[in-house]
Order: sequence, then structure tokens, then C-alpha cells
Amino acid sequence: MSNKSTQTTTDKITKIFYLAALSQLAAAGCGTWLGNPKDPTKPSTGATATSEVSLSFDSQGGGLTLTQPSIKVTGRNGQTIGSIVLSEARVVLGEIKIKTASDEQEARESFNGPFIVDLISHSAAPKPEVITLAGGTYKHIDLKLRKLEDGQANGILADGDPLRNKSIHLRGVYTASTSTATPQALDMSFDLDEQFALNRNAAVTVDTKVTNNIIIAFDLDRWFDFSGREADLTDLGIQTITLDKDSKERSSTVRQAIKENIKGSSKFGKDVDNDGRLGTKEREN
Ligand SMILES: [Ca+2]
Repeated sequence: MSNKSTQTTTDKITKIFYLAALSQLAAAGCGTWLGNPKDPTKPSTGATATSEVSLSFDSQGGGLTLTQPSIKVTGRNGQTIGSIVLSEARVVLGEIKIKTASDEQEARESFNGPFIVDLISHSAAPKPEVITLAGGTYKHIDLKLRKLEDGQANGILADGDPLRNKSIHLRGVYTASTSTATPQALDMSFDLDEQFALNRNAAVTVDTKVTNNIIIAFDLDRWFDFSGREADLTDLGIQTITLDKDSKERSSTVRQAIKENIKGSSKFGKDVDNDGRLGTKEREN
């Protein structure tokens, strides 16, 4: 009896040790014990390849720097007629849609504004959030200028901000190249609420597994390029130049030319070298 009893006790102790060892092994290294599990940080195979896209803004101009922001003015004869030193240059952008092609049916995704874009500091408030796109090639952006009326502007633009009820506001001092010229204050605004397309011939490739930064660039020198137009800034007298929704006659003609220039000169591309600027090669045509 006692032998059998001792044997039973030994069996029990062995069993307990065995179970304890088994559970320790399982806890210590399930990777080796139970085989390699799936890494949760890696996408499972077969998932749709998507990529992250961030958006930022740039502006160009021959003398455009933060400390002395100056842009060129080209007359209707194609010659440089003066320059504008800017104290303010801002635009309000609503929804910004990036598309594979101009067709509405093509793949597309949007950055949802409004964004207040400062063209002197190349910054936007708020900063657009990163969106997810299917990997591939993109050739079109629909850019929407959007004026914020008082109710919509609250919390975004301060009370009394001149950008309220406008989608573009630019302020500076224009000085003609002629030796007798005196500086003229310039205040220009648009209350446009319209969308226009930025198109590229060569597509931008959005790569998977990285964040692709797309840059929209405004060429401020070309805003004031009146080559071949009917009027330019020399037609507006020697006093303060105000170009707004109430502009008439030659002022209205000049303003219309600037509006077309803004649409025609805006570009987009991918920041291939990650320097935050849209370089010549990145800009294309
Ligand atoms: Ca770049």
C-alpha cells in the first residue's frame, strides 16, 4: 500500500512540475514555442496599396523673401515696369481635390479646408491633415478659392481681418521703374468663390508606404505680368491703387487680368527632394 501510495504521490509531483514547466515555456517564449505569430505592425498581404499624402504651399517671385518680399511687375509691352513690396499676401482655399485625371469618375480624394494660406511665409492655417490615396499617378488638382463670410470666418479670422468676405487679399507698395516715380500704396482683393483646375502633362507618382508631400505653388511675379493685356498698373494714375469688387473701367480690366494670371500660373507637384519648396524640375511646364 505504502509503495503504491508513494508512487502515486511521486506521479502527482512530477505532473505538477511538468505542467509548471510547460506554462513557463509558453509564457517565456511563445514565439519559439508556438511558432512565429503575425507581426501586427505589418499590413497583411493582399491589402489595397495606399499611401499617405500631405499638402503644403509655396510661392515664388524674383525677390520674394520673408524680410523684404518684393515681386516683379511686367507691363503690357512685356517689359519690367516696376515692383511691389508686399506687406500681406493671403488666400483662402476651400476643398482641394487631387485626382488621377480630369474625369470626375477617376480616383480622387480631398483635403478639406478652409485653409488660410500666407504666400509670404508659405504657411497654412490650419495645416492640412494627411490624407490616404490609392498609390498611382495623379495629374489634376481642383483648387477652390473660398471667401469666408462673417459667420463662417468666426474662429478662423479675427474680427476686422481684411480677409473676411474675401478669398484673396494682397497689400503692398508699388514703385514704378521710372526715375520720377513715387511709391503708391496698393490694396488688392477678390471675393471669388470659384474652383479652378491645376493640370500637369506629366503625372505625379504617389508612392506607397511613404508620405508624399504635394506642394501647390503660386507664382506671384506672374500675377502682375500684363504682357499683351489692354492695361497695366501705369494706367491707374499715381495715387493709391485699389483693386476690388468695386473697380471700374481700367482698374477692372487690370483686375481681370490678374485673376486670369492667378489661375494660369498656379502649379503643383511632388516635393521629391523634401526641401519644402516646389523646385523648377518638380514644377514641370
Ligand atoms: Ca522640393
